[in-house]
Amino acid sequence: MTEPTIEPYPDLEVHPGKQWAVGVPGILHSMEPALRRLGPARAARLALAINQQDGFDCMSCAWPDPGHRNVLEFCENGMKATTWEATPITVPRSFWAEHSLTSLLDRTEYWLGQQGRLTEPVVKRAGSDHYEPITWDDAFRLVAERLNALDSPDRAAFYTSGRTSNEAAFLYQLFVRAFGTNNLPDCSNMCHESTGTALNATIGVGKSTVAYDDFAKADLVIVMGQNPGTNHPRMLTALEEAKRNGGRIVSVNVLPEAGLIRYKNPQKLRGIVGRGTEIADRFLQIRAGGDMALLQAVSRRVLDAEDAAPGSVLDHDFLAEKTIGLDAFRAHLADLDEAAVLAATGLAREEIDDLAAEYLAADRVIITWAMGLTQQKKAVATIKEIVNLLLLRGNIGKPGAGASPIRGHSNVQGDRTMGIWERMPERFLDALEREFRFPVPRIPGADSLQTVRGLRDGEIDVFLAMGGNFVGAISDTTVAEAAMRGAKLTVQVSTKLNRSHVVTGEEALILPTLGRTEIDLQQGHPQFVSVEDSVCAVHASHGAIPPVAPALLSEVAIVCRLAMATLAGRHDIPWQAFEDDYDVIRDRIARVVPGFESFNEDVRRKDGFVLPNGPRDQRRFDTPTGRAVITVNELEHLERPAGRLILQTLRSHDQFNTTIYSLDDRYRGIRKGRDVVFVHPDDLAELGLVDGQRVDVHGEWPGQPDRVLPNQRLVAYPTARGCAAAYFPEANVLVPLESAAEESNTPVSKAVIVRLVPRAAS
Ligand SMILES: Nc1nc2c(c(=O)[nH]1)N[C@H]1C(S)=C(S)[C@@H](COP(=O)(O)OP(=O)(O)OC[C@H]3O[C@@H](n4cnc5c(=O)[nH]c(N)nc54)[C@H](O)[C@@H]3O)O[C@H]1N2
Ligand SMILES: Nc1nc2c(c(=O)[nH]1)N[C@H]1C(S)=C(S)[C@@H](COP(=O)(O)OP(=O)(O)OC[C@H]3O[C@@H](n4cnc5c(=O)[nH]c(N)nc54)[C@H](O)[C@@H]3O)O[C@H]1N2
Ligand code: SF4
Ligand SMILES: [Mo]
Repeated sequence: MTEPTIEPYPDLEVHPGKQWAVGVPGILHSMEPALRRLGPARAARLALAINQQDGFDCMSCAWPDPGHRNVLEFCENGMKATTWEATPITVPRSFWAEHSLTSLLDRTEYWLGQQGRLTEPVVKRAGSDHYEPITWDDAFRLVAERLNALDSPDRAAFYTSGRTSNEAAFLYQLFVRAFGTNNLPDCSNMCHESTGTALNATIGVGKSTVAYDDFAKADLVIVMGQNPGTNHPRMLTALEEAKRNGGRIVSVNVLPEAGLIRYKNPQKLRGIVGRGTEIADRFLQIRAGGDMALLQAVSRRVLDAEDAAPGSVLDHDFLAEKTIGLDAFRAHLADLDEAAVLAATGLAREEIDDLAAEYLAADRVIITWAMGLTQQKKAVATIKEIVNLLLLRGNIGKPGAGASPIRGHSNVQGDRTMGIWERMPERFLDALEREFRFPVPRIPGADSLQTVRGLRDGEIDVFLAMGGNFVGAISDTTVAEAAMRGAKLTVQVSTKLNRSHVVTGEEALILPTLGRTEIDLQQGHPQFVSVEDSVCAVHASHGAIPPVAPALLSEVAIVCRLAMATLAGRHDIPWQAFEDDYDVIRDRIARVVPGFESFNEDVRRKDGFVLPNGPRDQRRFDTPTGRAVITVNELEHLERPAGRLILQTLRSHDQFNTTIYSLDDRYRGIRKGRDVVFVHPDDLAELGLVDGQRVDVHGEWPGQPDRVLPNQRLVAYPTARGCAAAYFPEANVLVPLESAAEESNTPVSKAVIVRLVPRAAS
């Protein structure tokens, strides 16, 4: 393997990490670039519309909106996402002639994003090294010709990123299935797929069982493998509310993340002038991948407590009426190897005892989680253990309690509800077939990793993406990029430039689209779209500012025109009527998707509506037995070979996935650079390395040559022993394509075995 070279960031600074999140510096930090780039009037208009009932939904994360909204209902990172999208800077037509694709390969994601909004469709012809403008009609004709020339519809894959609205997502999957394939990979495959797999199998629905108000009612919230201070900032407000009502918060994390330690709520005077709230009452610094062992150990202690005082600990009525599997679970945990638990978690026995005591003392418990759990080899089993622990004391389907995966992209959950999934259940496919009267394909399609393999092995020729940055986000960058170059045609529907526009098939198109902030006019009438948040609430999103360029089409319009060009009347689907009036789309969704029966009416209510949820509403479990399933999972944890570390890839404070807003990571003390690896000081000493030293990070996978992330600066940091951390997407070169979670096939982005090799002093 030839070793890639990377220029170091010249001005990188490393400072001590910050112990608190948000407060006045946070808000100033968020407003200042907005004011500078947008001008005060445009910035004010956006700030007053974000997350308001008649405004647009923040396009950043999927954290829900409270029923009562503050005048400024957003966070620092919501404002960054908004100003990033609403920037008046655009990519000029001259850009395409000035920059060859080869020259753009050397640019960082940060630089690409800084070029501004895409304003007109462009094409890269076969053999050319440049994009050039193309008309919309010619662009759609080109895609249609290439799709219709394929031997089989399965030779095309249609990716979705989770920002796509319900309306666009529904039409997109309808188009793809009418074209004839279930190849609908999405960002969820790399994100909460493990959650969906575990929850569907155990409680019959792949979604959260809590509502927004439940946080304020909880006695205990356990936050596992999640960094809300950066990735779901307003969740801290909900946690603060829980605390005010006497609830306790426990954080289980490999890193001491800032927001969980102290939080200054910018909406409250107390938060502005005071010291803020200590959010986490207890912090368990766990080893990477140790959560499954921790959960089993806590469940074991709960069962022991029941044995010591029979009848007083477990929720016997609930367990008897609503669950199966308790006896096998009990028998399995009787043999739990405590030494293995301590080795896997890196925790002291007393810390686990104390967490069990917290759990037993609480009547209402919520467990939340995100990527620290889902992007692990044993992710599905770990999340099943969350369900086990909750079920023991009836902590599902009662107020203030439940299982609460916290989603990533603002509409990633809604996209799945609308049918974006390579393995949609038969129920959904049947309903689609009844409504639109065409034979819906039934063979499951390719997920994200299978799509890379399909491209690599010459089984997929056309790749179309509704948003996102597939080659930037997927594991094993070098392999994924080589695979993408093998495509005949790649098409990106996007707002801004990213790596996936530069690594293309033989022919390539960029189709620029409207963002959420922008007013979407069809036939002279403003349209709105809808989204579903982490707690299954659906509401409308109305654009607030004029589009940045006149030629932009909405995602809905792009799908409709693509479908009309490709299907050419093949099925009797009213694409033009859909494009002209989004109510027509919603009327059809109402007839296909359960819970949306009076969609057009419900979505116009002030706060939208909450989808029905069997476990949450009625303790109804839609599993084959009609009961929640307590599962037995064999404990396994990642052994760290001598001289190696377990590396997680994570987000800085100033990025949204592959979008880099700035080169800073304020809470972790990093400024003006991203080429860092965080390592515990004792591990540095043990490995004979020092803070500030430059190393090449070698990723290891049995039987394969090392993958290398060159020239990183070591940063001594209080991570768990034996664990290291580096930023995604750069560190994606280290994650092997073969390293995927069992059952869910999610890349194991949080556990890469690495070796740190000092750079030869030059
Ligand atoms: N500002 C901003 N907001 C975002 C995003 C963004 O990039 N920027 N991305 C959005 C998306 S798509 C998503 S999915 C979410 C992601 O939200 P998070 O899941 O919070 O994101 P990560 O940065 O991947 O952080 C993972 C956390 O898990 C911890 N962790 C790692 N391994 C383990 C482990 O084995 N056990 C435990 N207990 N903890 C572990 C890490 O230390 C880190 O705190 O955020 C969404 N919101
Ligand atoms: N190593 C590692 N890899 C990871 C992760 C990790 O933690 N570690 N996290 C994974 C996770 S959780 C996720 S969700 C994926 C994310 O994977 P993706 O969703 O594919 O990536 P994003 O960076 O969110 O996509 C950003 C691009 O979306 C486009 N975009 C923005 N807004 C819009 C819009 O409104 N419409 C359209 N059409 N396009 C728009 C812009 O062009 C922007 O460049 O990455 C995964 N990859
Ligand atoms: S918490 Fe998430 S959705 Fe809410 S304003 Fe912040 S970034 Fe946007
Ligand atoms: Mo995500």
